[in-house]
Amino acid sequence: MDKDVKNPNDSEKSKQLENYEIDYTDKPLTTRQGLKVNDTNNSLKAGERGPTLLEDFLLREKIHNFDHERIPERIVHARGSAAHGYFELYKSIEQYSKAGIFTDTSRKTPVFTRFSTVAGSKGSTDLARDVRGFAVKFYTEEGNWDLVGNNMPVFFIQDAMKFPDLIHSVKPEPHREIPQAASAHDTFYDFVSLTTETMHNHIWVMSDRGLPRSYRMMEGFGIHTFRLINKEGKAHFVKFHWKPKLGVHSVTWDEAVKISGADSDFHRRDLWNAIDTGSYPEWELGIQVVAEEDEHKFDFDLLDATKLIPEEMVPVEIIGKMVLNRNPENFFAETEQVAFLPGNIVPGIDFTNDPLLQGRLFSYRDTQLSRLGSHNFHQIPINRPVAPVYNNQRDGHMQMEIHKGRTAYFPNTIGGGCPYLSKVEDGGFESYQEKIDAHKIRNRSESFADHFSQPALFYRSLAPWEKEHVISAYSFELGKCEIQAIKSRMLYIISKIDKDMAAKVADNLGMDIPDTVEKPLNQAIGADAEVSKHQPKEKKVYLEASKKLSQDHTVFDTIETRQVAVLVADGFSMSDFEKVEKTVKDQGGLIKIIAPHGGTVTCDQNMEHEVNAAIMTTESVLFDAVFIPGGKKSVETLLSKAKFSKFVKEAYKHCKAIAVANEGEQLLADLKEQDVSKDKAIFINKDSEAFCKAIAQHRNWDRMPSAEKIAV
Ligand code: HDD
Repeated sequence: MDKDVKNPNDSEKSKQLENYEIDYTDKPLTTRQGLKVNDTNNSLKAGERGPTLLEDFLLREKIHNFDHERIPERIVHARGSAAHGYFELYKSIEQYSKAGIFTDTSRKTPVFTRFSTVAGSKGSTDLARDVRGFAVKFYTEEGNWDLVGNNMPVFFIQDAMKFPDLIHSVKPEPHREIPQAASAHDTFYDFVSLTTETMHNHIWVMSDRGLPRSYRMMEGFGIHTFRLINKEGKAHFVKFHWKPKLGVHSVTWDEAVKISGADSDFHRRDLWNAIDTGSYPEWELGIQVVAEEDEHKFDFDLLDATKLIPEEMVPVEIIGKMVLNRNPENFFAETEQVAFLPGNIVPGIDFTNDPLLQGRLFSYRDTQLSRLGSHNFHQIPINRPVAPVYNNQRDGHMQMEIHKGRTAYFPNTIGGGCPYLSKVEDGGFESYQEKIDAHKIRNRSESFADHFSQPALFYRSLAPWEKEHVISAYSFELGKCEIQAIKSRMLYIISKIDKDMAAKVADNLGMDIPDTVEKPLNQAIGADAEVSKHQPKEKKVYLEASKKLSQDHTVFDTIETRQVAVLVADGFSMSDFEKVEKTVKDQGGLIKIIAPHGGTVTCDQNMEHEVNAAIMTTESVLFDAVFIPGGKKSVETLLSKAKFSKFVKEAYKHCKAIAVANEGEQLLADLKEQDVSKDKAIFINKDSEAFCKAIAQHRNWDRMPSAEKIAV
């Protein structure tokens, strides 16, 4: 982790934001007009028990503000959390791009990054099975560049025209506003089963990628193919990747459900705490570059956002890193008011004709008007670029600037021709001169019509434990649907991805996979009837498996910020505790003492230790590993409180590392039916190094069959 940035305020953006920050220390309470207030508890009345007077401007001002405190939440991605940081370039890629951010290695470009779920509303759980948003605003010297991506490399649909339909189908059903932050319902599966282009992104959501352990442990993707333009005006196609230093890790569905109850702010808290304690999250930025002349050499279309380029075909070149090192001062002012626009680009980066991207270029600016209420939203501190802004755009709601002079038009002589235009060589933006010679049509290219090869590639690339999770997820989601015909259609469709997988799901649903499905009426699928008529297309196998698609090949060499629950009561063995504590802390892990009560707990050496959580306020699912030191009295107390045994059983069920020392072993009594002595993540009086290695492995998935049998 990068801890060398002692003063996160060393960026231009931080300085700019500081000008807007208000420090309340030692300040008197005033009205909005600056009038000092001497009573903010009582309204002005005619007599102590009399009616309130209309004259009471203090009451009216206070209530008026309160009445308008809320703004509309984001239509999608309403639930989110963000942080400040910086981006640094390892090496110039001037051969591809002339952007300052990609050529100047001496720069530390400020960023503001917001992570989110898609479907849930602002107060919904962080642990919904969903895509996660991964939006980065780079405050570059040449203007803001927003890379508004997700934690999955593909999207549900190919054309922006379908976005409202997709979102309407996944959001709570309109007649009864159910379910919240969940795709497991009829309308969603009605839509996706009629729109097979969704199948690739959908299987990613069914996989562990839909349930990240932490925002800090997920990848990010720009998804679309963009263009990089170099100084000579030559273009290359590019896909952007964010690779987390901590690797890609997830929780299980059972944990997600329980975390949603125990701490629905789990991801938000995790991000905040990591930054607050100096464990700054880091991602490396990678690019996949494709020469323009190679555009058509793939079995899929680079403009189709439902396709990825396997890393085996085009390797990811790592070019820089992002570090998040500062929490926002104020959630509303920064995280809520930040407005990401895929249309914010800088010279050296450009769009392609991806029809999903093209639609986004309209949608994001448009939506800010409803959300932030004024087209001057770019003047809100968090949205201001660090590059200076001069133009002839004027006035409107909430104009914050005082524009001087007589002219607000171009060309002019009265204003000396200013603000003047910049030549391309002086940094003036010029769109890439792509040659277009085409008919104006409403149609989908045939090159977009393969909906099954890549979901099948994804599934083939997964480890057996990941496949099991996908099968469970499909079974749960379809099991929640009520309309048989929809489930049946889905079973048919997923059988075209993988027959065995579909058979297991069908078994769980108590249904058969149909040999064919009734073709939906053309009126149900509209202009897509032509494409759907030919679905499923013959699958292509251009690669047997792609290693990087599986979480089995991620980072397993660090326990940085992993939370180890230590279960103790008065009288616990200090010598047992000390050994594990030291090794875990030395490797960057966190020790959390869980005791029968809050306050402090006393070890067998009569020392008092601060309790991090009383057992009744916490749950096993909030931790990455468990350690139980010995100490007769301590263990007796733990055994007398059933929640401690449940804690351990649950950690076992979720395949986590468990270490016990001496009498602590008695807490494994409930697991005696399982062969814990052969379990590679259970340590009975073993050295703490091995325990830490197992924590770094994230989970012992080999345990899955026996873990299934544990009831908690
Ligand atoms: Fe979107 C928000 C990501 C397609 C319309 N989108 C939004 C956010 C993320 C994404 C991360 C939240 C940004 C934040 O934190 O404020 N969206 C994506 C990705 C897409 C995508 C990766 C496909 C590759 N989106 C997409 C389409 C449309 C939209 C096709 C409309 C045609 N998205 C919106 C929006 C939102 C938004 C309605 C809601 C709030 C906002 O923009 O600011 O305009």
